[in-house]
Amino acid sequence: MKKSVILSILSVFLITIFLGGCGSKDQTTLNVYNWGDYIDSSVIKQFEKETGIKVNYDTFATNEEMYVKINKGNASYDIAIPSDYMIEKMIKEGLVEKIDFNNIPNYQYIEDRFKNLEFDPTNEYSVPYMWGTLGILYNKKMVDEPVDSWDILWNPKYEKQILMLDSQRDSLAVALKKLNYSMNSTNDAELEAAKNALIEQRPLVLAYVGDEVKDKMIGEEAALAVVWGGDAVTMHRENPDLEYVIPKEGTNLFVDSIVIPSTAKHKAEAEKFIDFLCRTDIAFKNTDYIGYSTPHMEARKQLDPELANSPIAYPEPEDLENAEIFIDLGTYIEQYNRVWTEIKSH
Ligand code: N2P
Repeated sequence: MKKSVILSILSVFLITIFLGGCGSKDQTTLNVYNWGDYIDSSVIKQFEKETGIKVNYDTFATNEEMYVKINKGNASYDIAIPSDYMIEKMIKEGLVEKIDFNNIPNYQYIEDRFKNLEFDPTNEYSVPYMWGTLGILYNKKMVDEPVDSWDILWNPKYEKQILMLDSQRDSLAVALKKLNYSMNSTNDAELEAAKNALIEQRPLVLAYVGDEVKDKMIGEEAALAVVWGGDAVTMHRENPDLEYVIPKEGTNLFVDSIVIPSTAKHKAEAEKFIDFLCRTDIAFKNTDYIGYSTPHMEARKQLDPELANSPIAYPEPEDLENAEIFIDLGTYIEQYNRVWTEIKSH
């Protein structure tokens, strides 16, 4: 082989190693852990493009699943987006880092009513992402009576036409509220009654589901489902026969917020990501796509008035009169875990 050919092969080889080496050295990867169906993926691409930081994005279906993975500590996420009560537990257990709010100037756009809530009273650990309620979605072609109470989920007329949420706090909340108890009850007799109600309901339930509830309800596979309000917005958009109701006994008000797990390896980049999500154009784009309720006042103003004024996504204060936010139940959660296992094994 000619010397010049050998030299050019060698230089291509060296340039490749050099460039490859530079790329991997400079590029930080941010590990993000969020609920399924809970972000507009173009938002992630835009963050990567604007900052050069790569995002590795994983999803979970329940707070409990997220907790187990983060608590084991072998997955070092830089960002997680759990709900209120789970954040409270993670703060108590030292599983989340304090956020430096000097690096989150766009935090100013978050409505005050979502700041300093009970789960993070001094607001040092979390930034509100989305909020919403728990309610009943029903197909008005398949349900001909008024839907205003959790009781309808126990009506034998709807045998195998009811979908429940595969989430222990949510499903037990439905039963506790039906019985007019607090969804944060730590009373053995109340919890036992809620367990028995869910066991009694089992023959009527078609399935306990997660995000697949959307396809099933849009496709009219069931008449009634327990859902989160933001998903009801999406389902109503796809099938206008689907209506959402917050039952009169009361509901759960949730606030899903962004935290930095204490195992995070890229705190500066995580704060950059949080601030990016709170930027008005990004919060608007994301909320418009997901359909959940935004705590970002400027983003809300930019929404299509149909969504910004939707009673599903933005219920009137009187609809929330009996609403409760879940709180961390401390060690009493073991009782919830036990009854949940009993219910699911029936
Ligand atoms: C989105 C799940 C939202 C979580 N699929 C409600 N807390």
